[in-house]
Amino acid sequence: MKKILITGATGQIGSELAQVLRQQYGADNIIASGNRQPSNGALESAPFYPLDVRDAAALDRVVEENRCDTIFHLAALLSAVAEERPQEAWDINMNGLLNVLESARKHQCAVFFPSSIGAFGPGTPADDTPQDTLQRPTTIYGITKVSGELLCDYYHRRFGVDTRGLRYPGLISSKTLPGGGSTDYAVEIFYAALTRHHYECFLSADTQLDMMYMPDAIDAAITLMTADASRLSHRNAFNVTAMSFTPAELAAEIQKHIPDFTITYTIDPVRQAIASSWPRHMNDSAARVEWGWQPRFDRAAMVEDMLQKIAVKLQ
Ligand code: AKB
Repeated sequence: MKKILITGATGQIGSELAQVLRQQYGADNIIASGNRQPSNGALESAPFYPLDVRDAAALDRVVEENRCDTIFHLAALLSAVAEERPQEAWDINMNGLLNVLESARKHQCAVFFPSSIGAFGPGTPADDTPQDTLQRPTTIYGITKVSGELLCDYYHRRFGVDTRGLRYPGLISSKTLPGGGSTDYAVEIFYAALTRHHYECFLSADTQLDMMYMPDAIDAAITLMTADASRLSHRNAFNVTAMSFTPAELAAEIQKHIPDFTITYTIDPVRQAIASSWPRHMNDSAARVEWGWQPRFDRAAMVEDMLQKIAVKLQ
């Protein structure tokens, strides 16, 4: 990777990935793009292109002008917001990906595509979810993710594009707020714990889901994209997880640091139905074997770091 385009660079993953890649590859070699101007200080000082991934010509121009060799394609609508605007979700998530793959095909770029636990559905084994298993998602977000996995496989097989991807679990970040996902509670809870010592959770106490702290999520993407291609038999859509917990278990971990913290539950039926259709705990042994996936943060380490970082941010 020498010249890297990031789409969706102002989003939850993109804004942190851009910072890490700039440190590793040099600020001028990372072309951040997004459909809104960055409010994040680190992004403002380096190349940024306003870009809607549905505009194929504009996207292609950015790739060509900057002689990009790698695209981290992160622009997408998340699960809850996609359920509110399904046609727009299809347009952004699918046509955006197709435009990226076409540009990658023309300009010989490698492509990173983030899939999700959302690519699974209620018929998938919820525990120890295999790498290769039944995928019949019931959300428009999940349908775009499983279609995206297949499209990336197709572009590799048919046109030789070096496509690679991960099935991310819920992502937890101290730097950027998520935007419209069904696992957003796992970020909101920290701000509520530090400011009000109370959180009203929109998922039920026993909704168990895979999760990952953002430094591990960034590390996973970069490690996969720099892995020896000959070792990858799955390429796209590797299951990756770092921890798996319920809202009640996360609250108990926070209470170890803030003893008077309390949690109550007012269920949002839309987000609950989405989360209930997802696996509880994925098997990520293919990622561990094929490219050495190894998370650094478990639940306790993540909670300690989140509380510390957000406390500083709130000062
Ligand atoms: C979402 O809820 O959309 C994401 C995800 C798990 O893919 N957090």
